[in-house]
Amino acid sequence: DPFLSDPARDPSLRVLTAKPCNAETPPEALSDFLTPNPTFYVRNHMWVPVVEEPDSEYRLSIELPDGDEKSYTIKELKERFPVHKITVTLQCSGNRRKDMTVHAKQTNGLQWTAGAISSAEWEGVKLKDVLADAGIGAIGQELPEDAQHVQFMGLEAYGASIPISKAIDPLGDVLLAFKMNGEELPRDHGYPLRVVVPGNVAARSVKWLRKIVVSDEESLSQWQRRDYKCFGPNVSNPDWTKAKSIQEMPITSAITSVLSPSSTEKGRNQLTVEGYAYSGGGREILRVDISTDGGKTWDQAELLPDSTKGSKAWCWKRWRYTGSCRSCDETTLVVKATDEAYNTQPESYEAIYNPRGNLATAWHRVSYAPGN
Ligand code: MTE
Ligand code: MO
Repeated sequence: DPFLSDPARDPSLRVLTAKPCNAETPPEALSDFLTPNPTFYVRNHMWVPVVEEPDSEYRLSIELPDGDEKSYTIKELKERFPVHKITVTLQCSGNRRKDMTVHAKQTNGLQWTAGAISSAEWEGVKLKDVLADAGIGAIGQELPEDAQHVQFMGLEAYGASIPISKAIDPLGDVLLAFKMNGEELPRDHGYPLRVVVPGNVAARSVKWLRKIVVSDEESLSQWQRRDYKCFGPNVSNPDWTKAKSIQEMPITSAITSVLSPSSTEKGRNQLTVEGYAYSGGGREILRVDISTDGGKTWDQAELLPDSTKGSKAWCWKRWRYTGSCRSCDETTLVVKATDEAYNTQPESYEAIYNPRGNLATAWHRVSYAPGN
């Protein structure tokens, strides 16, 4: 049983499957700007690899389009390249999939609620610096025509890729990370080395990284060529070659807590609602709209300040709304967000339905009754 050597896990994680471990961040932990490592959501397709080599022996290899291969130990990465700290939100493409099942129809995949998302300060070296050293994408140097994609391979056979444009973008901040929130990378999150691709679907942030291939092709893995794609709401049996793989994330938001201060007459209609809003591609959240009457009337939530690190807005914004509802007896709270490109969320899940339940970003609705 390869799962026997999986690490111990925080009991407050909401476990969807134990082997492999797939577990959501509990709502209490979603209110922190940076998610504590023990409650950062876990999405493992297989077991957690056991790595015993020290930093001076664990090697990352990089294969170039001309077949040339370079390699670096983690110790060399740390010594030879500038180390950066960047705050990044990772979100699974299946975050809120359960809402799509409930409000549209059945989807295949882990039935995540709003906790397949977390944020951390990642520390590592920039992929662009390492690639430039290996011979690809240095500033002023022409890219070989067959350098189109950068493929990442994990120790347990998981793999994915990103376009070369993201990999070598000076403001793209793609990291080869060895620390998370100031601590050594936990085993569940990729020890000893993982890629962190800010602004993209978390499926591209390959854990337990052992090999990078610069190629004219995307990763051949099913996680690149199949699962993480979307189709029209009418398509039930997709031709997987016909859609692009998900890279930058669309905008989304969610309510993570609702507090009603008291049940006295005066406080009866008062409530405080909190949550997060996030958009991919480094697009900043401009505004969060909230409705306490199912979407008939709207007001704006307050965006909470925080200290982010990185070239773009790679992190979620947390928000808070304190207000009253006309009749709180039984109502539906709704949230939707807008990013700096004025992208906003679709109203219904039906309109974005796909059988895999990817990118379930419709207005987040939570039913509410005071005293509950
Ligand atoms: N990398 C490897 N090697 N194996 C995996 O199963 N899962 C991917 C990605 N990288 C995965 C991986 C998916 S789908 C997600 S959502 C994120 O890792 C989850 O990262 P986390 O477990 O650190 O939250
Ligand atoms: Mo994922």
